[in-house]
Amino acid sequence: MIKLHHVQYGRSFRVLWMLEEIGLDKIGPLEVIDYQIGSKAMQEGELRKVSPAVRIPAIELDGLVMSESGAIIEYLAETYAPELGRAVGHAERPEWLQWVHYSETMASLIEQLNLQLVFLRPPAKPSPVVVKLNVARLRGTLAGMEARLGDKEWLLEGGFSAADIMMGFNLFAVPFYVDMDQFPKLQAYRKRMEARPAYQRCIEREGPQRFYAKDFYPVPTE
Ligand SMILES: N[C@@H](CCC(=O)N[C@@H](CS)C(=O)NCC(=O)O)C(=O)O
Repeated sequence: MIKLHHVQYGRSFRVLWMLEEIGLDKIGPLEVIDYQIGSKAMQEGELRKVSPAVRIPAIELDGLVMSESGAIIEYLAETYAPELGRAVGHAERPEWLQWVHYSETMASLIEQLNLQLVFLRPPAKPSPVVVKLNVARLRGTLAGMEARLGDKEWLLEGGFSAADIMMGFNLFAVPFYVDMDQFPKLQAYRKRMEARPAYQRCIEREGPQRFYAKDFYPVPTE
């Protein structure tokens, strides 16, 4: 039995996708506890007991409690799906670790934009300067990834891995803030993700996204 503390299309999507790639038959039945970001249930409920920062994802699995998406993904790979990880001593391990953690460099920028453009309510107003800076920094992380991905199918030469799974949440959220036409390789990469049956099972489970009210959030004017 595995319990996943989850927000629709949040970072816990990484864990959901990872579990689907591994196959739930290998881990046990999945119970998903859904939250809404900023809700009382998230702040005051069970999550507080299992996540020190009261954030998702968190998992409960065989008496083990973990939060931090990257740590969960690494643990699940080494325990259940070595082919999705790169074990100690593997030539691709340094690069694998780099991409697993790179995803959080990107995600922290997405989070800043979510705070400014989705969460703030009047009379509070987003700062155009901060939003512009964060969009530029996010674009920079995308440019770096586009260049390194090149013509490869997945981030690592050796094939699909949990590092790609970490990027699923990112590439879902980024187009709400950055025009992706300038990143054709990343667009094709996202399509390859979406074509995976395990990813599709997650989308079916999640349904239409309910977090963003618009398809695109431009930098606000003063
Ligand atoms: N580094 C953490 C970040 C977790 C995180 O910030 N999750 C967001 C949702 S995507 C959250 O729970 N936010 C709640 C809040 O900021 O109060 C991870 O990768 O798991």
